[in-house]
Amino acid sequence: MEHYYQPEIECASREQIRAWQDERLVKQVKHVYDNVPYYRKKMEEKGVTPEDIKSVDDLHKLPFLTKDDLRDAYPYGLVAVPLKDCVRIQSTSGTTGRRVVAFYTQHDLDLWEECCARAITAAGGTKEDVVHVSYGYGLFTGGPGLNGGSHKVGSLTLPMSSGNTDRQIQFMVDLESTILCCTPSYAAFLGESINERGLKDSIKLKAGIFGAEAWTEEMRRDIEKSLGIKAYDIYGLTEISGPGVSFECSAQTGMHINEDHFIAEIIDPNTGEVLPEGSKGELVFTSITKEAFPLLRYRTRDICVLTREKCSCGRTHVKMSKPMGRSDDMLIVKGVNVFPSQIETVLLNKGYAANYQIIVDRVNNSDQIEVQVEMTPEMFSDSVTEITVKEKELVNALKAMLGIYAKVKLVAPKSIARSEGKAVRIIDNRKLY
Ligand code: DLL
Repeated sequence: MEHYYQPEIECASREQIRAWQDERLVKQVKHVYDNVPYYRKKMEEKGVTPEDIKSVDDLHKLPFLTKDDLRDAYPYGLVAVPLKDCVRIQSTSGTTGRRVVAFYTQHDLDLWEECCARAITAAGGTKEDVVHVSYGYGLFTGGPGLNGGSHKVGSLTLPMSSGNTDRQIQFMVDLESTILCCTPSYAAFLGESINERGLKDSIKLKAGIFGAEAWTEEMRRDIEKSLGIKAYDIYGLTEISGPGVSFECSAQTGMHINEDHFIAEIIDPNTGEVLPEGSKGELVFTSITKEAFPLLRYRTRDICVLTREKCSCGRTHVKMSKPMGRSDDMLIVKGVNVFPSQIETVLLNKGYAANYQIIVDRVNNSDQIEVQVEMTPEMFSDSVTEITVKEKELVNALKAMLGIYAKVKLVAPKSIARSEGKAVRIIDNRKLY
């Protein structure tokens, strides 16, 4: 039975992993310093030169990179190789207002797909499997990443993309898909739809690889039951490559970070200080093998804990907990990244004031977002028709900005409670963390 398990790497000794990281970090810092004027300037401002970075112990001397840096340097400012050597661009989800584009050489695609192949293998995937990829394809990294990983494993790959649930189920039954890759909310929806149609006994699924958004242990149990599978978490972000930065193994107690490619740190999100192992804080990644878009000390804004406790699967790479929240105000709704500032931009452009509230719920495992917006006294009206027209206009403008449907409810002037401190913009009832 062929697979993609790489025990010489995934179960390497701590000393070996550390030696790889030391050597690759030194090389990577020099590569970035020599080829990315934007980051060189940041290093100079901090008074650091590549010669100061001799091992992972010196990592803390380097400046952080944030999403703001990525926006400042948009589109090409952080690319570290000639553009003619890049073969792919991907972008974060739902980011009309906050574009993040990432670049890949062929080598970068290979290592990304290798990470996804390890994730599929850890979920039990082999050459014998039919891998059903229902993550979106296109700029979003979910589809392309798992697709490439499945090819590397040698599995029969079904590039379904998302949506068209009837066709998904039909193919799942006819082609006997064994591993499903999609967001956990879509997995839950597919589970429900399969059971409604009485088709549970007709599907051959054994495992699922679900990520791109937060999901709870309860949701894992629901999905496992409704689809009759084992459900594995997978984590990643476009900036660092995409899915597969870390993945769950048979232990299902955290996700192994591919430490031969990425160095992980946990910092205090307020002070930037590196926290000792086991502390809860913001996850920071340094990519040590990427050529085109090698980010050093990139602040993910995801809050989690790292652990090096021995894992029953035998893998030695550090494990991260499920993200426990974010240190910024980004929401992930239906797998799409949503910033309140994007919503605010739409409202202000349409002549509203910045008095609004975003209410997020999860109904039947599906995210729903409602934006309550105060009318200004000038536009206030008792006419239901007039209000409906205005609401529709905002729904369309928000869809254009966010890429997803958000319900809009116009409310009377001064009806949204004012806060004495920071405005309470978000009411997230999903209790995901
Ligand atoms: O969501 C990449 C991905 C695709 C991961 C498919 C897993 C599966 P972005 O659109 O750039 O990339 O969003 C990245 O999503 O910083 C986290 O906040 C969140 N996220 C990703 N995976 C998980 C997860 C893809 N397993 C942002 N649990 C990250 C919780 C997750 N949050």
